[in-house]
Amino acid sequence: MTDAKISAAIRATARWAAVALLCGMTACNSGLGGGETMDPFYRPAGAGSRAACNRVWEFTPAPGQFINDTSSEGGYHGESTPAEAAEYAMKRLEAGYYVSLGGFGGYLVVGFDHSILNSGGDYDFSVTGNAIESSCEPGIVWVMRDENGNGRPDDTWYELRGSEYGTSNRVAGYAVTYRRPDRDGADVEWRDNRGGSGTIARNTHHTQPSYYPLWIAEQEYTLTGTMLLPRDYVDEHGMYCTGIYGWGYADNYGSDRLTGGRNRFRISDAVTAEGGAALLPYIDFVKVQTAVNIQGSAGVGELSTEVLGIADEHPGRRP
Ligand SMILES: [Ca+2]
Ligand SMILES: [Ca+2]
Ligand SMILES: [Ca+2]
Repeated sequence: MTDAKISAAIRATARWAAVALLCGMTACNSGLGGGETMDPFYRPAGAGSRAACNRVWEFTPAPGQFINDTSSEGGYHGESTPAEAAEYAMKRLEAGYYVSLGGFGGYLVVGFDHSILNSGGDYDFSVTGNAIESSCEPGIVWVMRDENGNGRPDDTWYELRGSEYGTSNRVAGYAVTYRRPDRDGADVEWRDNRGGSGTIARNTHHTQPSYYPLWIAEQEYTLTGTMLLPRDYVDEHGMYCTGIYGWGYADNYGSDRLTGGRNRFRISDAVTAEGGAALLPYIDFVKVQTAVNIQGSAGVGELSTEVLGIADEHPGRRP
């Protein structure tokens, strides 16, 4: 099948799954045995529901120039545990500041006060970034349904496929281990699971003592995700630029982007690890994760996805 046909098939199946679930949810009065077909964990939006995420569950960035940065408004205030780091990230989102995910693999997990329905092919939610045409720092977006209904993001993550899915530009299962520097003012060393190594280098614009997240107690930590191959270049004026990826990524000047830096995403693009359609009738959690491992040219710093907000695009949508 062509890519277009596969897309159409996935969307048709997702729409069917959503309809089946929603029929099930409304079938409790139709003699089908009520609760047997109803999904008890689906949380419909109510009149007071808000579009934006209402909680950061986890903020685990890779090292980077914006990490531990106390200089900016809404800056780092000595948060020393993962829970405090999550609150810090939420405060920044609420105040309209970006949350930088640092280098490859850094991520943010958010939840909402309602489940976001799979429309079966329309854009369902958005991630706001700060990409411009010459500065794209793509983040892979993952979604999760609260399958066990405990209200926590401890279920299965499904990647949303984007324009690079199924091409040699995408490397699944890429992992980078970052090591805490043994002194202040040092670059952060990394090694990956493909024999590569390098540093998250310091630059003169960001002078905090360490770029290694201070709330991470371990001396090293490993971040695993999907990597996109670099698309950086130097333009005709000698300016370092990071190029555009087609669609399906956060903080990217893609075709899914609206004015204001809002990239839009479809739950029907969720795929299993084996590459099949995930067929999620709705989702409860979203994760955004830096997808590139690129040290920019002098003074640019590492490429790092920024997130300014994550929101349901149709908060009033009902089954
Ligand atoms: Ca759960
Ligand atoms: Ca960045
Ligand atoms: Ca950015």
